[in-house]
Formats: sequence, C-alpha cells, structure tokens
Amino acid sequence: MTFNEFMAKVEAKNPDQPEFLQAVKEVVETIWDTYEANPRFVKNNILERIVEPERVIIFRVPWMDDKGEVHVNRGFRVQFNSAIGPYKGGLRFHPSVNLSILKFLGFEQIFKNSLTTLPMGGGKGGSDFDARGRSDAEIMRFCQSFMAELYRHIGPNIDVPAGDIGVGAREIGYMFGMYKKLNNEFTGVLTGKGINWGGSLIRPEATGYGVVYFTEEMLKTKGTNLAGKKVALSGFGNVAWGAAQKITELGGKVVTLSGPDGYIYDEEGLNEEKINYMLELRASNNDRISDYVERFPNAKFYAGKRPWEVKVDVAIPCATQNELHAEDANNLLKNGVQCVCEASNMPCTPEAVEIFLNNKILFAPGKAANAGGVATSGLEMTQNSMRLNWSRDEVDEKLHEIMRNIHEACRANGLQKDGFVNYVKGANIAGFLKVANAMCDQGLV
Ligand code: 2IT
Repeated sequence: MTFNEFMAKVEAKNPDQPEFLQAVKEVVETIWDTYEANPRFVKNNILERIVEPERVIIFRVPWMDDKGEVHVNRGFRVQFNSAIGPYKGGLRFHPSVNLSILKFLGFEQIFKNSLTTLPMGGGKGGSDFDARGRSDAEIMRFCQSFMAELYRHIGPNIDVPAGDIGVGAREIGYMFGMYKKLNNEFTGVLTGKGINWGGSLIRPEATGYGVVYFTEEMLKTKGTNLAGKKVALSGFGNVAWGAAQKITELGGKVVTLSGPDGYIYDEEGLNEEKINYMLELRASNNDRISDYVERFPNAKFYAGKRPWEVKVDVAIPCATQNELHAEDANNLLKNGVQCVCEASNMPCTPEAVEIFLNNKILFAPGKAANAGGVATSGLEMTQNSMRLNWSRDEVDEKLHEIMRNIHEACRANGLQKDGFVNYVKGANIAGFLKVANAMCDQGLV
C-alpha cells in the first residue's frame, strides 16, 4: 500500500472528520518510511490498527438550568489506545466539540503520552457544553450529569481523564465528587485535582512551564535563550498563564494575549499583576480579552485579529487548533521570528507548518512541546499510587527532566543531513515506535 492509498482508505472511513484526518495525515506522512522499513509493523498492520480507536463512548447529558429549564448536551470519551498504559487525556467542554475534534485530540495524545516516557495510553473526551454566562450551580449540575454516565467507563487503571479547554480545577472537583459518590471509592481517577484531595503541586503550571522548558532547549541549540526576547502568546487560559509566568521569570517579555474577540498588545510586557489578572478573566466565564485594556489602559486591543502580525522573536500559540494560518506564518517570518513553539494542540495549519519547516526556523509540534501537562498528570498518578505528595521542587525538577528528554528524543529522530532538526518528524517517530512495538508484543487485540 502507498501512503496515498492508505490516506484514501482513512478518508473514506471518516469523511466527516477533517481535524482527525489532518492529525492522521501529519503523523503518518512523517513515519511512513520508518513504518515501511520495519516488516514487523507491516505484518501486524499497525498503521490501520492505530488510526482506529479501541472504543468510542457517546452519551446523553441532561441537566437543568437555574430557571428550571432542561438542556441536553452530548458527552464523549474516545478510548484510543491502551498499548502502553491506561487511557489518559483531557476532557474538553466547548460548543465546538464533536467527534472529529476529540478523535484528533485522542490520536495526538497517544504519541504525546508515549513521548513523556510514562506508562499512559491515549484518550480524550468532553462535551459540546457552553459554559459562557453559566452560574456555578449550573456548571456543577452539568459536571455531575456528565460523570453520572462517564463513571462506568473509567477508573484509575482503566482511563484517567483530566482537564482541557473549559475544564479546570472547579470542573474536576465536581466530577471527582460525583465519581466518588457513585463508586464509593477515593482513587486517582482524575488528574488536575485540588491540592488537598490528591492533586499534585505544579500541575496547574505544568503545561506552560513545560512549553517554556522545551523552547529554552530549542534556543540553546542556537546558542541563545529567552532573556530579553519578545514573545507573542495567544489565548489567556491555563496554558498561556503558565507560559507567561515562566517566560517572565526567565527574562522574556510577553507582549500579546488573545481571545475569541481579538488580541491585546501590551508593549510594557506582562508582570505578576497582569498574569494574576488572567485567572480573574478566566473565572469570569465571559471569554473577552478586550476586558484586559479596561484594567490596563496602556495596552491596545485589536478586534477580530490574531496576534501573529506583531513583531516578535518567539511565537507560542496557546489557544486552540488551527489558530495560526499560512498568512500568519508569513507575517511572523517577515518580522524575523526565530522560534515557534506549539503550546495548544495542532494550532498551526498544515500550510503554516510547511512554511516554518521550509524556512528552517525552530519549530516544535504541540505533542512534544505541550507534553509537560500530561506528564505532570502522570506524576500525579504516581503520587496517588504511593499515597504521598512530592514538594514543588521535586515535581518541577522531574517535569524539567522529562521536557529535556523529549527534546533530545525529537532531536535524535528528526536530525537531517544538513543539521536542521525537524521536530515534527522527530516527535512522531519517537512517539510512534514505542506504541507500535508494544502493540506488536501484545498480539492481535
Ligand atoms: O492536551 C493535553 O495533553 C491535556 N489536555 C492534558 C491531559 C492530561 O491528562 O493531563
């Protein structure tokens, strides 16, 4: 079978899933030669097996709003691959959620989790629930109803969900409470838990910190670092918050944030007060970055625009999939960007990725650069199993070490003859090999 024949088959099976097909194409394109060169993989038909989720659960989530009106959302859990550990991956609550998006995220999660070196399979789930304007009581009732079905499909050795867009400590708390009530069991079934009930220090910061550790490793290969560099971030949620903290701590200057309504440019750069304000903005449930300029009037708001038109040294997309297009990639390059590090999952379109790779700048794919979040979830699972808690420094040191190792695995597998490192290829090959070998070892299941 050729690569094109393979893709045609996957497309015919999943015609209505553009994000999933985009994620599959990127991975399979870059591992194709490695796959073909390994007769064991071909004989076991690993590729056709790896693009099919082991199981997909779709369920009804009924809930009542504060006025007594009944609403219905759709709930999902994609249990994609358990070759190297229990299914692991976040839950996303956002009106855009559908099966294509959760299959793309679940598929990416397989390779990301493999890269962390921890024993975690790949999964993802969520719902098309829209939290905008909802009260705390409504969010609690929704989370409880969601867990009233999900609980029968998950467990600390089966499937361990966590947060993603729209799911933070508050939602994890309500879901954990409901799981505990239904199962009468206190276990590490979710990660991202509160610090007093099984959570890990550093987990809230981990995705952003990890992205910055990875960025520093990339810059180091060019003999430089973040100190004094201007950085554009998109989004204003958990990932951007953690990244902004660590960049600022290392002497970099974060000059942009964004929301669905546009972006803000803050020439002075973010500081502790502004970074704390991001939490306030998120808790307000209104998704408006324009509020930032009311609080900090020296910043400017650009309605309906993306932050990639600003002149920066480093760009770190932290919002969502396909948020950085070919036109943005060209703008960034024209303005002399040296490094683009994906912090959200698949933020750059395939055309944008191609432009960065052709121009041979430092470019890191999300499944490598943002793996610090799920890696620290893995460390939370370890602490739960041991029934003890590590200190902040212990967790941070382990996270840092994991990110250095992921960078090295990408470099080793992505190094080209001319010395350029294709981190996309490196991440996909390194992540794939471990899972593919485990699948072969375990027979046809
Ligand atoms: O995309 C991701 O890696 C996450 N949302 C975190 C998943 C996790 O299980 O911590």
